[in-house]
Amino acid sequence: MAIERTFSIVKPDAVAKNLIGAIYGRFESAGLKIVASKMVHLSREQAEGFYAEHSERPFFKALVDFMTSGPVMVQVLEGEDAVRRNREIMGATNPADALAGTLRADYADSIDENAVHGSDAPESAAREIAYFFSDEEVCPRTR
Ligand code: IDP
Repeated sequence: MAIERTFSIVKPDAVAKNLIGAIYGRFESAGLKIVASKMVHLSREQAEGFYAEHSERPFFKALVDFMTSGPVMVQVLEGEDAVRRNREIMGATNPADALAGTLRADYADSIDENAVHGSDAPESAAREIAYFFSDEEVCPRTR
């Protein structure tokens, strides 16, 4: 299995609950390496652009309101099968459906405020990484 990169967000609810370290710990315990990371407070334009595929959905305005309600951590995770493994660590979109021990089961309150984002495919990962990071900001881990 090839080394892959995926894009992840610790959403405003989880940042507000002081869970950045706990969530980063889950990534690292699972063998995913953090190869880029920064805190940002998204503008409406940034959030709308990031979630453009959902722009016609009824929850779009609430999603943008939430994602701009406070700072987030954005990060690139690297490892074998990183996209799928990160989705496993996150759990289902609705925390009520998320398996025990996943981030959303443990830390999310609702489908609207569900603690984390993770790319759903290698193609979206590449697009999402480029949305937030330049090539120079991603640091391959060779040691
Ligand atoms: P994902 O984050 O698990 O990939 P997506 O279907 O891509 O889920 O939806 C993006 C985000 O939009 C979700 O994480 C959630 O915050 C929000 N969302 C998705 N579906 C609903 C819904 O039915 N009601 C409210 N918010 C939703």
